[in-house]
Amino acid sequence: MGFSGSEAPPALATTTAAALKVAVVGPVGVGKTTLVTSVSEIRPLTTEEYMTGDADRARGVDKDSTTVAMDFGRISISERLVLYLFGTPGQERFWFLWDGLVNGALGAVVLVDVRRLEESFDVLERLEKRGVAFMVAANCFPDAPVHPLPELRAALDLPAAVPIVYCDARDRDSCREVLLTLVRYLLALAESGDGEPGP
Ligand SMILES: Nc1nc2c(ncn2[C@@H]2O[C@H](COP(=O)(O)OP(=O)(O)OP(=O)(O)O)[C@@H](O)[C@H]2O)c(=O)[nH]1
Ligand SMILES: [Mg+2]
Repeated sequence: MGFSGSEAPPALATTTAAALKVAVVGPVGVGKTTLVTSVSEIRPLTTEEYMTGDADRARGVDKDSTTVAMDFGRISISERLVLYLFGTPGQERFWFLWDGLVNGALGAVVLVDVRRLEESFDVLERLEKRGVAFMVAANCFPDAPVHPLPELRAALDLPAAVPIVYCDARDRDSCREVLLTLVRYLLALAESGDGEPGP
């Protein structure tokens, strides 16, 4: 487990007034752990174990470890707002952990790999069923094609209001921008008061 208890995490700003739980979800190998690790201002908690999923490798997931419980990180978005990030495991055998990780989340980032878009449908459906507000971030892998965002939106059958962006899960600024997009969207939903963002 990648967590060090020996160092005290950086203290929260004394001006912090609100903390939001955000889930980082998506199918196996889309970069959830990478995103949480890149953007966290505290040493992230990760639960990586050797990957036995030959089926995943056959689908083009090129890595040796997978999340077996959760990722956890923290990022202060402003002097007043802090986000607690909960990354889910992508392998289906750990989906029973989803409820605990997603319950209470005000919003979710769905990471997708455009080369395996169809694997994201289940995740989107699960969030819709739970009524969790979400946005989509397409992680730019170097050998992945770049489709215009409207095409991606159509392929994922996303409502017009749901934000969709490209990101690089290895880049802190890019991940921070994703989370800012989610926060702006959640604020718009809250201000409209009916679950749909205002005009
Ligand atoms: N080139 C490139 N590689 C990436 C990027 N993000 C992640 N990777 C690599 O892709 C692999 C998947 O990353 P993870 O962060 O483990 O993916 P995950 O979604 O947490 O995977 P599971 O926990 O198994 O569901 C790792 O080998 C990363 O180094 C990216 O933006 N670009
Ligand atoms: Mg992971």
